Amino acid sequence: MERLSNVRAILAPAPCAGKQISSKIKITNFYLRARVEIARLVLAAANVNYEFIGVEFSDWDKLKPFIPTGGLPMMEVGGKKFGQGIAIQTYLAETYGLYGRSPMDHLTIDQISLCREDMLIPETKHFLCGDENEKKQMEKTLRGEHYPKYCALFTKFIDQRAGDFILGPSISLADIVIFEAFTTMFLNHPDIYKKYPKIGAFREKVAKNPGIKKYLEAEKTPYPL
Ligand SMILES: N[C@@H](CCC(=O)N[C@@H](CS)C(=O)NCC(=O)O)C(=O)O
Repeated sequence: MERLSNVRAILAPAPCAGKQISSKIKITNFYLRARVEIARLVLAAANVNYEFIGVEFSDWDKLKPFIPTGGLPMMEVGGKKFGQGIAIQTYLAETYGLYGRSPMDHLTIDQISLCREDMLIPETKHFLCGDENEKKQMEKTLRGEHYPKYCALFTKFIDQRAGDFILGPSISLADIVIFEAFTTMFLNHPDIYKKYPKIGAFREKVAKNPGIKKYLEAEKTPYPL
C-alpha cells in the first residue's frame, strides 16, 4: 500500500458547508490494523468505496489536536468527524446491513466486539513496548495465559453460533470481528493458532466472503498489528 504523508488531507476542513456535504466516507488511521481493520473489512464485505488516509507516527503530534477523540481511528461521514473504533465499525455494519436485526443480535455482536477489544489491549501494549526485557515478559504472558484464555472464549462463541455464522446463515459484524481478532496471533504465533482448529476453520469461512476475499488479496501483507 502507498504510504504518503497525509497531514494536509486530514487538516482540510470537513465538507460541511451547506451544499458541499459529501457522503463519501473517509477513514484515517496509522498504518496499522489495530482498531481500524474491522471497519475496513465491513466496508469490504459491503463493497463500499471509501478513502483511506494513512498517518505516519512522526506526524501524530501535529495531528492529534485535530482528532476529535484524540485517538485513531477517525471516520468522516456526512461532513462530521467521529472517533472510537467500535462505534465506527458498528455504525458501518448497521448502515450496510451487517448488524443483525434484533436487540438480541446487537447484544450478541456487541459482546463479541468488546471481548475483542479486551483481547487487543495487551497485544497493543506488547507491540508498542520498547524495553526488550519487558517485551519478552509480555510475550510470555500473551502466549501462556492471554491467548489460551481468548482462544477458549472465542471457540465457545463459535460453538454456540446459530448457523454457518454467529447469527445464522449470513455473515455479520460478529464474524468479521472474530476473523480480525485472530489475525495477529495467526501472523505471529502460528503454533498456538494451529491448536485451535475451530477458529482457523471459522476464519477461512469468513475469508471466502467475496468482498473480504478481494480486499485480503489486495492487502497481501497485513500490517503486524
Ligand atoms: N478507545 C479508542 C482508543 C483509540 C486509541 O488509543 N488509538 C491509538 C491507536 S490504536 C492511538 O491513537 N494512539 C495514539 C494516542 O493515543 O496518542 C478506540 O477504540 O478507538
